[in-house]
Amino acid sequence: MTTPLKTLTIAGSDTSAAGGMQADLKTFEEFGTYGMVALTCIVTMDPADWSHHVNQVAPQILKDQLATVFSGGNPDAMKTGMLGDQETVEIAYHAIKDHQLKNVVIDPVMICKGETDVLNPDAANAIRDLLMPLADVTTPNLFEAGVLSGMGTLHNLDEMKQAAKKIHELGAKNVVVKGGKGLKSDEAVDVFYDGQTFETLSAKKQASDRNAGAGCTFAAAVTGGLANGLSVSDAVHLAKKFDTAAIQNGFDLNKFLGPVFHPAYRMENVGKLI
Ligand code: PXL
Repeated sequence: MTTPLKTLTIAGSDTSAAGGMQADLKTFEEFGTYGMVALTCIVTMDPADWSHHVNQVAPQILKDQLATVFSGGNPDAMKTGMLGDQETVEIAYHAIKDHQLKNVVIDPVMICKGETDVLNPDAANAIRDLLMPLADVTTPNLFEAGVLSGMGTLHNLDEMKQAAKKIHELGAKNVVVKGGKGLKSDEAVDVFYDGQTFETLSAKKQASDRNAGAGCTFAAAVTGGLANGLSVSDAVHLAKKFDTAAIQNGFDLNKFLGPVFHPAYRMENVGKLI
């Protein structure tokens, strides 16, 4: 029997199952890996107005989960998602550093789609100061890139590139600023910076807004690609295709939420299994 590649996410539960560790595990599976999770928080949505409630997992329970996960050795690649507060960021930092994890993808989640409530500023600072130096790849969206770079609102491709450079200076080896639908253009454009050159990745914008979970899914797909031995550049390009297919097949879960459909790339490429 062969041992499969292993992937790990340190992330929250998005109970709608569009993003969060649900997106991560579904995506890890698509990349043929044994996906594992250490849960940081549980986010529930009020069916009346879809407002989010973040329930933090007690620090000791997160530490216990990590001990369980590492009892099987290190994962081949890992990512972080929503951490929630400063103490949780510190626990993730120690897990990565103490175990000398490789193929580390930091998705600096600071806000949920549709929510205007920003972040915990202490957690955001800890992500910048502790996690950026450990990142092989970081995948901020426009908002998060504005916070991490200190540039505030980003308006165009040039500002996205400047932000990517500043985030690289914080220590992240590779930076993907996900412009997504945020810029005024027909294309969903992301900027990839490896410390030397900039590349833009674009896909046609979808007419609908059924793209919840797209950010988590992108970072998880990069993680899955790295676990499989792809270069960062190849992993990022494949992740963009994987995520675009998931977005194109987004659907209405209810009147508030349109999640991406995580298996879409496989189903388009190898046909339906049944
Ligand atoms: O999509 C961002 C996100 C990440 N992680 C968790 C979430 C959300 C958005 O709802 O709940 C746990």
